[in-house]
Amino acid sequence: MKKTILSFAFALLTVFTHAQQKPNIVLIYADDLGYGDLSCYGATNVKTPNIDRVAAEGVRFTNAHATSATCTPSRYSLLTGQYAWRKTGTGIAPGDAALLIPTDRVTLPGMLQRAGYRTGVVGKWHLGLGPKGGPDWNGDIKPGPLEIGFNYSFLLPATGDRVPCVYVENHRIVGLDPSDPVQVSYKDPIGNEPTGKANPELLKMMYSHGHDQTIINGVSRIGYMSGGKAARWVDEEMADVLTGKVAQFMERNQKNPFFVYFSTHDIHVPRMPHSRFVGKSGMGPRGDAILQLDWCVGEVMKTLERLGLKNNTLVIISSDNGPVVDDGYKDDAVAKLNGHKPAGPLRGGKYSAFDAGTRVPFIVRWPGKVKAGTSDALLSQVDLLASLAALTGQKPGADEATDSQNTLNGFLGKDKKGRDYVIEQAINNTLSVVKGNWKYIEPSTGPQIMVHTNTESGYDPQPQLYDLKTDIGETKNLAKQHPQVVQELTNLLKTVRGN
Ligand code: NG6
Ligand code: CA
Repeated sequence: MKKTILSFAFALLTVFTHAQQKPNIVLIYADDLGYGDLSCYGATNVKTPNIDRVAAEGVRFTNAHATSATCTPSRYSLLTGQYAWRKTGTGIAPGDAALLIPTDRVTLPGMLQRAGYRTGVVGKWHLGLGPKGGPDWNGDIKPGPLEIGFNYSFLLPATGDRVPCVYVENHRIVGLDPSDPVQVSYKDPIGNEPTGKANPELLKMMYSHGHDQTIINGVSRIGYMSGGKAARWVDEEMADVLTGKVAQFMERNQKNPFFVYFSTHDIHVPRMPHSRFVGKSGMGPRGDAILQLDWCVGEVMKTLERLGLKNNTLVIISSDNGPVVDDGYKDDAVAKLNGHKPAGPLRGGKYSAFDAGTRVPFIVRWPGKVKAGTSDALLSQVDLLASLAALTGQKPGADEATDSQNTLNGFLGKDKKGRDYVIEQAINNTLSVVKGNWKYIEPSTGPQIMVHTNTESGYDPQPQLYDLKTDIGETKNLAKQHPQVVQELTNLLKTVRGN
């Protein structure tokens, strides 16, 4: 009897401590996933049941933004709470770039570490590694994630299409044979391995623009690499490898609150999904990579369920920038769209100043805390730092993460308005502002169509103003009709820029 009472009391205590525990945070950050690429955002040619389920159980946002229309600056802003355009050298990083994030500054993972979280990053990094001049690939690769607030990292150093094509776990390349050192060059060829340009007959998938340098796993990449043969990744296994590392991290840290930044490779190029997804979408490798991404999300949810953590975990799913169809490989993506609209109703795409560059899928699930539904709140990923700080009872210092605002209630679906305004950055650094119904794109020069990717840039030497409420596709420039709005938003941009 006594024993029963005791174990009952113990069970109560466990329930109580669990209820008190800070939520785990899982951020699944897809690559180049467009506003229209998921079935819960209106896609019909491709089905994403796992992501749709997370969305149905949580809040699906319609007006949430990455800060930038490309990867490196969006990720920089996400992790530092500062707009990347404030710091030069934060454009798309080559694979041998030095670590871009200063090690003496508050970061999203560092802030969560302070709150008692165990923090991990798995997947695409693309924020540089090592000191000025780049890392020592054959030694300790640092500084990197571990020096800016992560307890664990398992990375693709840059992107899937950039060398070196090896995984880096904490400070070391995984499976490196010291007698076969890795060498990397973004200038001159290194070693004598075949390149896409010289040996196209060796390719599994032909490049369409760029991507004609060293061939790894039958795919030519950006940059030259030699050595590290035993350590090279197999693209087709990447989603399984990364998802497995995420599961292990959550398992190891199940007793702690944890934060995991699962930075998927999908759906970036080269799109080389596992054979079980090949041909399954009917849309070619781009659609198959969406199915693979959806599978990854399903696996994460299964792991949370198995560990009994599904309720006390805040799951966020989003993307680093908008969609692109032909991003440098002949992977049939254009031919097999069959009417699929990667950007949904939005104009432009990855790289551009139009809304499809940064308005991305954004889903938040936290049972019991977040009421299921949709929200039109205006949100920016730069605010996750201050908002998750608020969630975990912290406040960044006055000169820390200065662009990050606490919009926690927006992210939790309680405040339907969100931010006052959002800033968007195109690849050529053109800035835009969304405020209320208005979208203002500052004047800039450059081609209206980016020829290789066939993306509408949104560049125009004249100011542009669109009413997103009546014209979400940014087709009618109303700048001439509303000079006072143009002036107001020009001034706002000036103030935010600080010049
Ligand atoms: C571009 C690449 C593109 C992609 C992009 C970065 C060429 C011709 N194009 O320069 O394929 O890698 O950089 O994408 O090399 S991002 O999502 O990481 O920003
Ligand atoms: Ca990207």
